[in-house]
Formats: sequence, structure tokens, C-alpha cells
Amino acid sequence: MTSKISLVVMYPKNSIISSFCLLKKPLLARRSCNSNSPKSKSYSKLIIPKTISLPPYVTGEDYVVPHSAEIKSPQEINDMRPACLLAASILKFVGNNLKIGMRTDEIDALVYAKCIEAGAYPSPLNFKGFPKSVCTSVNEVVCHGIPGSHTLKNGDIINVDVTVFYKGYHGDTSETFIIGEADEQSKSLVKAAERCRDAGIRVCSHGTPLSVIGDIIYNTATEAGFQVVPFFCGHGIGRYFHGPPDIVHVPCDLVGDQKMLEGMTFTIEPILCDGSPDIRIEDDGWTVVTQDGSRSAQFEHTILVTRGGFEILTMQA
Ligand SMILES: [Co+2]
Repeated sequence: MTSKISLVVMYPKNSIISSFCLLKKPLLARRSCNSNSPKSKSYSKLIIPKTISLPPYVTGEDYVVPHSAEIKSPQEINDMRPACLLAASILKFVGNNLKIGMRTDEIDALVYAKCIEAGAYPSPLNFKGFPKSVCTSVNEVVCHGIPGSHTLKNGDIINVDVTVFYKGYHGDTSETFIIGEADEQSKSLVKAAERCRDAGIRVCSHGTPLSVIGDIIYNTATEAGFQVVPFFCGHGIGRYFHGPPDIVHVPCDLVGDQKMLEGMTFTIEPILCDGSPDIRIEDDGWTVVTQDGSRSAQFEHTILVTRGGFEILTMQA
């Protein structure tokens, strides 16, 4: 799941600046960049079995998201692995079961059932008021789509974003799937989004500036003829769902020269669109759509920075 950017003047160099209001928030507001303020919060009333441990934002316990990027110990990394692998396996299961005519709330039910069966909590459920267990973002929906009555049609593209809370840690991964046979433009958009994520991952290594991720993603998208939606970033992840560092998917001077360090875990999750990257948030306070109705695609992994490179934690062997 993406976190919302509120960095000042967040836009790719040499590109048309979007007028979206997030751009104008003061830098001081930066740490609130993970916060959403839905106009109507509709918390789910689903009953979670007592055997499943709940994240603090559900129990109401105090918990501290670190103020700076956390360096995890080898033990903490090992403790986090099962959550990441579980998220990957649920995403794969969902991907294998998508079909024309399926409603997005059936996908939600699948994810919920798979989590409960594994003894995990579906992280999006009641996270800042998100009402479902997974985000399903179809076609022009950029991210944070709420599963509902939308029925998948031939040629749709859908991002399914799975995050689980398991054994005290979150693991976060998403993919965009093509339903049936899509047109060439959609296919190349989806391929480019995956390439961008993977290019962003490949540059990760101890000592590399975090800003390099946005540079390579932006260049890769541009070469493919697509734009990166700049308003949503990857995020540090661990015992908390969203924390520092922000992983900005476009070149941005304000990212500064912070370096990746061995033991950091964060997500890389660029969103590409085949039209203007301007967005609008719908009245439910969550669903983000492109202003011009153009399609968007996103891929995400949770990664670990290592001494010599990276490890993709949400990749199954
Ligand atoms: Co995420």
C-alpha cells in the first residue's frame, strides 16, 4: 500500500507541474505524509478470530513509528520474513484466481480468508479507516481502490495490493494483473510499471543515495512513454505499516542525500499512467483516480538493503 507524499513541490524535473494541492503543503507537514483523512471513515465490523494478533492501530495501543529509517538486526529481519513471504503467497493465489465476472469484493473475501487461515491480520483493514482487507485498483484507479461491486471485465487491468501483519511484522506487495485480453497500450503500461519497480530495486545497495531510486524509475518510465504518478511513495516497513524512509519514485531535490544502509527495509511501488499524472480523490476519501481517466498500473515489493545489494523479501523462492 502506498503512502501519500506531502513533500513541497514534489514533481519530476522537466515535467509539467500538477496543480494537485498535495504539492503545496509545507515541508513541516512532511511526517504526516502517511496520514489519510477520509471524509467518511467506515470501519469494518468484521470479527477477527481471537487467535490472530492485531496491529496496534486496531487495538488502539500506543505504538511508535521510528522518526528515522530503522536499521534492522539480522534477528529482526528474520522475524519479518514470514510476513513478507505470506503476503507474496496470498498475492500469487489471488492472481491465479482472478477471472472475468469476478467482483472486487470477492477478491477482498479471498484475501481475508487466506490471511485468517494463515493466522495473519490483513493490514489494510481499519488502517486509518480503510474498510477492507486489500486494495483493488482497476483501470483509471491509481491506488487505494476499495473492493466493492465492480465486476472485472475482459481487458481490465487491476492492481491488487496485499499487506499482512504476521508474527508482529508487516509485509507489503502488489501487482497489476490483466483480465482476459487487454489492448496493446495497457499491456505495455503494465510491463513498464513492473520494469520500473524492478529497475528501482536493482539500484539498491548499502551506501547508495535513496534518490537514485526515483531517478531510475523516472527514466525507465519516460523511455517507455509513460509518466510516473509522483504523489505516492514507498515507505519503510516493519512492526509498523508505514514509516520512514519515504521512497519517492521521481527525481526530487528534496529527497536530499540520505543513503540506503544495510538492514533498512522499505517498499518500492511506482505507479505509472498512460495519460496525465494528475489525480483526484473520490468522495470515499480513499479511491485515487487519474483526472483524465487514463489507466494506471503499479507493482510493489518489500526489500531489504544488504551490504552488496538488496534482497526482495516479498519474493517466493
Ligand atoms: Co506499500
